Amino acid sequence: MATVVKAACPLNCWDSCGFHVTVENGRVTKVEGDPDHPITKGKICGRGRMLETRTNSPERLLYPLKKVNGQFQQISWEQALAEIAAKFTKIKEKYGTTAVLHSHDYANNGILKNLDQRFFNCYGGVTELYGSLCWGAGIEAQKWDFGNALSHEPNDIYNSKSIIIWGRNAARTNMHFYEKLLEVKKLGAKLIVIDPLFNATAKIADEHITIKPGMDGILAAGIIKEILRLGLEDRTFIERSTYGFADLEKLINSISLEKVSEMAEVPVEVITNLAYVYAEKPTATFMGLGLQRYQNGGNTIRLIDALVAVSGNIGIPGGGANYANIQVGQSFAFEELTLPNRRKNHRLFSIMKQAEDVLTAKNPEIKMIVVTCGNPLTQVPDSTVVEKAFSSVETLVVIEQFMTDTAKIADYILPTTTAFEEEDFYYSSMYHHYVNYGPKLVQETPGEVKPDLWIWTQLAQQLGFGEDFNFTRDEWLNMTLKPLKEKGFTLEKLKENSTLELPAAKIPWQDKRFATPSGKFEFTSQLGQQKGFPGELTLALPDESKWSMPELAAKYPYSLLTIHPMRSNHSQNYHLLSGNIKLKVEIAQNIADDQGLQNGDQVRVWNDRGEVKGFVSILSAAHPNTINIDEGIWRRFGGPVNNLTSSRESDNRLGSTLYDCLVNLEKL
Ligand SMILES: Nc1nc2c(c(=O)[nH]1)N[C@H]1C(S)=C(S)[C@@H](COP(=O)(O)OP(=O)(O)OC[C@H]3O[C@@H](n4cnc5c(=O)[nH]c(N)nc54)[C@H](O)[C@@H]3O)O[C@H]1N2
Ligand SMILES: Nc1nc2c(c(=O)[nH]1)N[C@H]1C(S)=C(S)[C@@H](COP(=O)(O)OP(=O)(O)OC[C@H]3O[C@@H](n4cnc5c(=O)[nH]c(N)nc54)[C@H](O)[C@@H]3O)O[C@H]1N2
Ligand code: SF4
Ligand SMILES: [Mo]
Repeated sequence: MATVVKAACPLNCWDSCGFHVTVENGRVTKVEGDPDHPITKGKICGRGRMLETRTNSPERLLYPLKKVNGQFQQISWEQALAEIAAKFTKIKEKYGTTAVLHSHDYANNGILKNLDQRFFNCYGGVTELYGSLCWGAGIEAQKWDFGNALSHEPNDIYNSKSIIIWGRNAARTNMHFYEKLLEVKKLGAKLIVIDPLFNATAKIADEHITIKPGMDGILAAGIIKEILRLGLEDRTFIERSTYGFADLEKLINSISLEKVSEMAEVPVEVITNLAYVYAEKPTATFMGLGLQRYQNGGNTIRLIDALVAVSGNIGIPGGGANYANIQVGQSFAFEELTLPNRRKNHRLFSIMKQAEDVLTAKNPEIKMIVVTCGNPLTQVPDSTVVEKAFSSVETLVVIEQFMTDTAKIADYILPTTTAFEEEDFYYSSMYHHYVNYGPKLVQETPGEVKPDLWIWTQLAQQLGFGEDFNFTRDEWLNMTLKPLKEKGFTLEKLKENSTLELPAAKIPWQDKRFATPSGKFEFTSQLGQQKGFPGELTLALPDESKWSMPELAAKYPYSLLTIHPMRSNHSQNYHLLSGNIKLKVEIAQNIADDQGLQNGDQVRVWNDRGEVKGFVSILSAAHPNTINIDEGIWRRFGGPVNNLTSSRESDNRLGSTLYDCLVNLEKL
């Protein structure tokens, strides 16, 4: 018998959709959208629908595996857990707990996935990662400017006169925002897309502005310059609610509009027009994450924030510097869940440079790496070094659903459940502020797969802190919701309604009181200064550019973007897609002309870090000298593109520089 049950998408994505999942004879057979979800309204993407395939795939890992003489052998859970627990004990005694590295990302947005941190903290504190490959530079930037990174609620877009979509590939990555763009466009709002690629969102825009990658901060400075020249700034906001404006003026006076235009490769008239668009309020700015994955990424977001501030578009309906919405995640009881005070030792590696740090770590060296919710061998930059580092440690434990590039080199693989096989609730701190409940839909899980939480609980028992994991799912979920209880937000209500709106600011900063040291919007950041940075805005450039590294730029003339794939969330779906998977090298028209390339030609793309081979697809409207290869592709399909990317950190040290990458290309 088929039943349709409300559930939630677990994927790391802007949208956090509500699902209707069909379950037949204990098996998930179809995933559709929940028409009652207030934001996602019954529509979901292919990645969501593919979760059925991910759950039922014959390629799933079903039993614990141990590598013996280079081959995986099936072992019992008893043996796997006993051997891994023994390693934890020995490492703690001999080297100290920080000889263990916990390498992870956020492949699953379930709140209980954070219990891995509780396990490692109760063990005594391991080497953990700081920063983010994804959005780190921009989050830190907005903390400097505003005190937090907050977005307007999705429906506030109906109040906007103009909408600037700045480096967000909405049609592909944030489909419900894209749906709203279609609607507001019909209602008369003006859409402008600023992006080196003519992406699907650009297709519906009134104007697509192509820009040289990494130059958006310079462009924002140019727009501010024009706003000030034309007297279009919001003087009241600047005088009453900002700090450091004189520093910003000085900076803006240090560059001419012509220079901005020449460097960003955006015509002067376009910059002047953008000044008028920003001044004719309300103008909403929606930044994506692409434009901050550069050495100058934090400063880029800060200059765009400054533009939004100077034009008076902060704290007003229809405005906003919308980048992320971390008030959502900030609503839950993380400390109670993860127990950071239980750590006795602690060491931090940068998520970007985790591989180099593994190779050079001393006192103690890394003896064991445990990977959860991540696939570092394809997703972390400079893959050659990542593979070397992760292969070099005595013990690599990977908790996975599939035989990924990372799982392949593991010493132990522990097979885990998919989202439909365990209960949790899901949220994303990127766009809207609803949390969605995800019940356990499959009662009899395949083979011997176990939830991550079961694995931590078993290991905790063997290591002598079982009581820290002695809670039921309901108790865990209630624990995370504690701060919300007095606002009437309970687990019972969440289960009953399937989705609940968190008590979050809908139009952030409406009272013009900011969470910065001065209480104002800070053009010059005191938090930045407290952390040892100058704190002033600059005209910083990408690292791999003709200005910062002229010799490198002569050798490698093209900018490589590695944006998120259409049909996969990062590396999660390539092996399950039908048809022949080929690595597509998308190139700007001028590259095709210069090198005499046609669609379908096989090419090699390389730099000093590595190479990939793939097939040409010419993008007629992309910015000159720009290449894109979608990220996430596995070694068996010609990847990973991270063979080419750099592990350098962004200016504020918390973001990646994945798109700050020069390459060359030749026909094979
Ligand atoms: N289909 C799909 N959707 C996803 C994901 C996925 O893997 N697949 N992943 C999810 C996750 S984890 C994230 S973080 C989000 C990311 O969501 P987005 O931010 O939308 O996606 P990105 O692919 O990171 O890059 C977005 C855009 O930035 C542009 N860009 C790159 N460099 C620059 C620049 O210098 N200036 C400007 N103006 N634009 C630039 C690219 O051309 C691209 O159009 O997507 C989420 N949604
Ligand atoms: N070149 C380049 N590299 C990038 C990016 C880019 O734009 N360009 N984007 C970056 C960004 S924004 C992000 S967010 C990262 C994402 O990096 P990752 O999160 O590492 O990538 P995913 O492929 O989403 O997921 C990793 C693995 O988690 C497993 N998994 C799924 N659910 C669970 C679970 O419940 N438990 C466990 N234990 N495992 C699970 C999946 O099977 C998958 O193999 O990649 C970054 N890397
Ligand atoms: S991946 Fe994103 S858009 Fe697709 S179903 Fe999940 S939450 Fe919705
Ligand atoms: Mo991400």
